[in-house]
Amino acid sequence: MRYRCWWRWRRASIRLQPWGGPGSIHVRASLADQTGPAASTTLAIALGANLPGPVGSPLATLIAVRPLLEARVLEWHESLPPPGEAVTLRWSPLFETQPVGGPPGQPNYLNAVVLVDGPSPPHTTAAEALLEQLQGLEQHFGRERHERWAPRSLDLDLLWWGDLRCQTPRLQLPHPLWRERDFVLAPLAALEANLGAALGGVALGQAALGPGGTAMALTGRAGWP
Ligand code: A4P
Ligand code: MG
Repeated sequence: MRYRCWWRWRRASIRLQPWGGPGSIHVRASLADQTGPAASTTLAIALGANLPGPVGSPLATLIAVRPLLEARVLEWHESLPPPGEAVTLRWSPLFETQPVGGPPGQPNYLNAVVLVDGPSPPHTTAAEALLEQLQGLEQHFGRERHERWAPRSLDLDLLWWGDLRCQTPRLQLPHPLWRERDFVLAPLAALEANLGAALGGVALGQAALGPGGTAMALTGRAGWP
């Protein structure tokens, strides 16, 4: 089987095939499109939790995973050749969100996003290595895999890495559904005021945060500055 995997440096918008859909939608591949070449390798990770895990509540899990995730990202970055600039991480606030999909009656989720600015040029093998690190953390915090979109103690998804596009049995980039999810868009919009512009003018971030949105920012949570 041949896998499709490619990335682009130029700051052009691209056409993506929606997940399993027949048509195409016009989106920009990453926040790099709005922030300039210096940010073109920005990588985004989404965090979600709606079940207790070994360290306690979803809130306890997210607070506990945060420094571990930072350490794993930094270690992963240091292992990438050639040695590059230091990376910086930008964390969104926490959001309480209504469950999307999956079985009825699930508890609400806590969601957040972290942007990693400045890693090396996007590369599929390195992206899969990072996914392995994320899945190791999911295991550490009691993740059990049942049906798709089932409640979980911790979910860590790679949303995108620059303009890398890839489709292997283990990894799809950009994550095919990220643009459709308030629980991703609201934290992103809190980090990037111009998210709507980055998405080609679609005011999804505004919608996610507006009165009809399903995501509510949780400010002032101890352990989540
Ligand atoms: N995989 C492929 N590409 C990726 C990627 N970019 N990032 C593979 C992470 N994993 C990727 O993932 C199944 C397989 O996808 C993995 O083995 C990996 O190799 P999973 O995490 O076990 O399954 P999942 O999370 O149930 O599926 P998926 O498609 O990632 O769903 P989502 O989009 O994560 O949705 N509602 C609220 N309010 N908040 C949430 O956080 N999350 C979900 C899960 C549903 N509803 C939610 C939330
Ligand atoms: Mg997932």
